[in-house]
Amino acid sequence: MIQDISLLRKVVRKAVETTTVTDIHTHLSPPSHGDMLLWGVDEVLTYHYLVAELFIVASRDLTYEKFFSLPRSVQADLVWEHLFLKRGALSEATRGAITTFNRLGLDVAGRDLAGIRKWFAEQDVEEYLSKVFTLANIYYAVMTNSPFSAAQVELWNQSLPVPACLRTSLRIDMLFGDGWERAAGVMAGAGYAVRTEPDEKTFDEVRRFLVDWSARLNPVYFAASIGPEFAYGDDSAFTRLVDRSVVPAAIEVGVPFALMIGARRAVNPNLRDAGAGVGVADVTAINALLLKHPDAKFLVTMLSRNNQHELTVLARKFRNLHLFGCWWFCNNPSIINEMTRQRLELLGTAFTCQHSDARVLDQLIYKWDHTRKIVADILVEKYSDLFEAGWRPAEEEIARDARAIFGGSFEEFLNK
Ligand code: HDL
Ligand code: ZN
Repeated sequence: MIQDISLLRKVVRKAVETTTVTDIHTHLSPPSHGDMLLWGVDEVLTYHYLVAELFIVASRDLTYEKFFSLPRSVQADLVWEHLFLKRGALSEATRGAITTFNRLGLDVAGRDLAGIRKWFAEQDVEEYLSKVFTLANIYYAVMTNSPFSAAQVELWNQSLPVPACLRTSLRIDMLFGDGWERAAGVMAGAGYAVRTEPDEKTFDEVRRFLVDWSARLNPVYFAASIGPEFAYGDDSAFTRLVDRSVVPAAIEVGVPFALMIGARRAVNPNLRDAGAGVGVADVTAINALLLKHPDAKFLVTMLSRNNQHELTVLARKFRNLHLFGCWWFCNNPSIINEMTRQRLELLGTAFTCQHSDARVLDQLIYKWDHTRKIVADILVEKYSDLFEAGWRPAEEEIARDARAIFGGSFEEFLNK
């Protein structure tokens, strides 16, 4: 047992800095899927978070059309000029790019964009992927795999190699809301008796479609991003699909259903991927879902800061709910700090503190670097409070608890 508080603090910081991460939600793809996997300096600099930030400051003559018609490297040059040189790179996304380049040993102090580009041009994607996973110390990352995306289906039909550090999820947003007609068409086209106006058979066939795709992809979970209008328990198509197709399939396959709630799509459509905003959603709808399906498991993350406290309290009430990540507009130090403290204080280690949501491979480096530093400070404080109350933790207990909130509790939740 550790008897000295300054040693305790060192042990806690080291445990967080060195613990392996399970990154449970990303938009990465296997290198064998070619351009589906985004990586390298120009993709880092044109991440949609940075594109949104560029348009905040760029002059009016840079129209959306003009920007999106430019080659990727010219778009990146504009981002670099406006957000890194002409202004302090003080946003989380700009600082993230610098952290990433710096951790790769590139010359950020010299602001040597040409040199950074040259270095990336010399990288082999397979080697680079394992380099990034090693630098970020990631056990595995879960991808976003939609059976409704023709491009993704085409690639999965080729059974191309997938590294063990990348796992699949089954992304089923398309089933809900205005995507339903297209999803019904895809399923009918694949030989499932799915009707746009769903009848009893339709729900069974949607379930079979999900079970069949699960046999192909072996997903860690099913996932859907739902807007702030999220409602459940009414007679909506969402409720019927969840009750009759999605939850029965998830239970049959033995995986959780991940709900990502609160993204208000296309608040500014001109910004394309960068155009979504956030809205406060109704946590009581999640409550109703959990009560209705005690035998199913749900992973939930919400996009509005305003929803976090109510959601965390709900997680105290339901053993089939596991909270994860500081999602998207919450993935900033100020909110990660607040959410992680709240979750530790209300849930102990029974949650997953972060997911990267990385769209560009290189981002794994900064997303986890930044979160580790914030969480290390919090755990040092929490363990110091424990020590002052007379408790004497062992080094392996501290390592256990750090791992728990970086993926260990998630693995437990998957297996319970
Ligand atoms: O729906 C999602 O999975 C979101 O994470 C969106 O992809 C969003 O654009 C994003 O990348 N957020 O980080
Ligand atoms: Zn995402």
